[in-house]
Amino acid sequence: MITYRIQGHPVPVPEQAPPPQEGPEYEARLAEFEARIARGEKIEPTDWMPEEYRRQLIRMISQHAHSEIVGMLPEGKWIPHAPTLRRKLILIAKVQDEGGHGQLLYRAAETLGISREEMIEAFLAGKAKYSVVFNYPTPTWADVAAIGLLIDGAAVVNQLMLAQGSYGPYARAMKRICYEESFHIKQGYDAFVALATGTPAQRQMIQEAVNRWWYPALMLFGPPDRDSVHTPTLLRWRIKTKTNDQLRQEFVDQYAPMVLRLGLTIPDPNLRYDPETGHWRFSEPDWEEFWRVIKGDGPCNAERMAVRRRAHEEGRWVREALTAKAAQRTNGGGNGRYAVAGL
Ligand code: FAQ
Repeated sequence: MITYRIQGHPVPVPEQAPPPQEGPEYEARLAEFEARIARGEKIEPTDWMPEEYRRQLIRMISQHAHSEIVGMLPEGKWIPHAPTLRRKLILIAKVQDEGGHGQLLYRAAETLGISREEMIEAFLAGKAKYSVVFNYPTPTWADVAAIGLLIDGAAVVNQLMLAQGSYGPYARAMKRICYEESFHIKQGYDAFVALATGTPAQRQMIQEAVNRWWYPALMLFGPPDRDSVHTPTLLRWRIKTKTNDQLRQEFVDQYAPMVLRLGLTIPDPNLRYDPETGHWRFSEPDWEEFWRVIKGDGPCNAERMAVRRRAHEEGRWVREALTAKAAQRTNGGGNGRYAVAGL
């Protein structure tokens, strides 16, 4: 039986037979479900939904949550080395936001009947994916600026689309996350401009970072539509409202001119504005590299997974203490003051 969780708490669901996934009753429910989506209604956790809709959402939202958590690492490494106190404070806030986004997303996925523990277990066992982009290194401070502009920029292009999606808890989480991500782009742009308009050495640093991050930013949108196995299903149920290639094009149209205006170059000899279509033409990333890195053979995959596994082990005692305290509370023990504080 499926146990729903809302805000982390299990919600009792009446005993019921597993929902039929074929036959006339299923077809009628499916038609009503799709009509609701066509009317722009949001699907909520206790509403009927096809199991494939649930499965796709769990896959995508949990991958997204893992990406936010792993996404803290490439920039987090620079917190002790930020060039000024102001930059350090901003970066701490930004990295902390990414952690918060991960929590919000795990919560959204929990409303579909999977527990956070199950999701994290799958991730630590290497069974669940996270965004390929976070397997690339950040050797200089300029990489933090390039991530702030290009990776956060790409994430926002993707997430503004997801905020229009049909599943209520995910769409609402996306709206909130997009507000914070917009701040992230501003901080990225500010750091980026400071380097691009700085000394020759600083300009060279940011140029080299752009050279490193341009193609990973394009990869964030996923494989080309011709190889995207999930896009047709996701579009059908408005989990996604645009394809990977459409979003990649939107990103290039928006961000290529921004980088070029600062007098920097983009490592793509085919990049040019096409006045006939009003769009920028560009080269696709190396898709062989994309799949190789997803499969684990990227510059930082092993390091990222090792850090997450260690953090999980080091946090075990906290989880155990919280679970023990919660059990004590349920059994009538503990005192109200601490119970309210959740300790
Ligand atoms: N990386 O059929 P499609 C962020 C996998 S958040 C790794 O096209 P779909 C914030 C895909 O899972 C960044 N794997 O899949 C931040 C599937 O494998 P599966 C993360 C990828 O779902 C900023 C297979 O390839 N954002 O950056 C990737 O239609 C700065 C076939 O692909 C999200 O997760 C990839 N890039 O489209 C944090 C948004 N692309 O599952 C810190 C939610 C594809 O069958 C600092 N997700 N794969 O084993 C989505 O929008 C979509 O899932 C896509 C992929 C667009 C990622």
